[in-house]
Amino acid sequence: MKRIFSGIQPTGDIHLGNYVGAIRNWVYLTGEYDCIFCVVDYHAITVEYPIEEMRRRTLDAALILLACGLSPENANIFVQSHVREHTELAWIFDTVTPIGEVERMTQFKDKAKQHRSNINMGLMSYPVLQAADILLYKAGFVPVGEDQVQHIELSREIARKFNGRFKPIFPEPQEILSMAPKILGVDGQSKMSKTLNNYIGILEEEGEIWEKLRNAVTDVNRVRRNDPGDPAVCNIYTIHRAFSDNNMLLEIDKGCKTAGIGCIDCKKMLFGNLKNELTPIREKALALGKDMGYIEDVLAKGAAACGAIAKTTMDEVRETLGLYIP
Ligand code: AQP
Repeated sequence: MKRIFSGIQPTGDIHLGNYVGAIRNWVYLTGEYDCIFCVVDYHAITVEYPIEEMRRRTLDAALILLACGLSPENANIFVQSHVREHTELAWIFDTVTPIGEVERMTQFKDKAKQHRSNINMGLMSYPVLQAADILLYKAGFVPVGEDQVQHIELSREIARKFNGRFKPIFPEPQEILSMAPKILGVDGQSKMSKTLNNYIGILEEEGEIWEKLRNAVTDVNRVRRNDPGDPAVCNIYTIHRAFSDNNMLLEIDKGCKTAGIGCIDCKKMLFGNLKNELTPIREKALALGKDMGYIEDVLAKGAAACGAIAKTTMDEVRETLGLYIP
């Protein structure tokens, strides 16, 4: 069975972008692929974070993956720092990665601007660790949001460089995009993101979700209710496409272009669909939260299974590098 690997950072609330850009697609793909999903805590420490919250955020991220439909039966789920080989392989990949390649990464440039007081080596070599995350398991496919495509390209480049210099042992991984690979924040401008605080969390209370949705930016050229709008430039319509059926989409498309449907009505329709999809997830998350021992067991089982694969790969890598193995 073909293998996929993907990860999520324990950096705060999981939002609609993470959900439709990645997690929901992960659940869809479990039937077709051998799946490995990881809470990537070593990525999350590349920026300042509340140390006392990291443990809880890591367990919460795993809990949400389970609440969304992943399970130990359809995937291996674990925490990155529990399998030490990730950072070991990242170091080796550092030695085949040209500095110019990591310096040109858009996410590095953006994060360097956001975190001017702490532009550290980890922030820059983040995509090298990501390549190690993927290639440690020789995963050929990586389901991610659009923002990660450049990093997957670099993973391919790193695999190629390693294979060319030493021996061809790694696949060149391909990204798998969901049907909604880029969701903008409620500001309608930047990518929906935990750190930009422009998000709608999937576990937020209905009242909070509606408040954020009600105030979310739509087509900026539609100033009055009677102005026709353009769904193609409206972030609410993009989110609709991820949550609404074709009939509703056609109704909104037509209604928006002819000013037959106002933005608030359009948002109410979306809110109804969001509630239908997110309420069972919220209920499952609440139930899972009553037994964190179960979450810890799932992560331990995932780390044991992934640790065994990682060890085999690293043995092969050390041999390939010509290291002295006693
Ligand atoms: N807005 C988005 N639209 C579509 N996909 C998205 N993803 C993130 N935001 C969007 C995808 O979610 C997966 C996990 O993301 P992550 O938390 O590991 O990293 P991120 O991209 O850095 O997410 P955030 O929310 O933007 O976190 P911060 O604010 O900490 O940087 C990835 O597959 C990602 O593509």
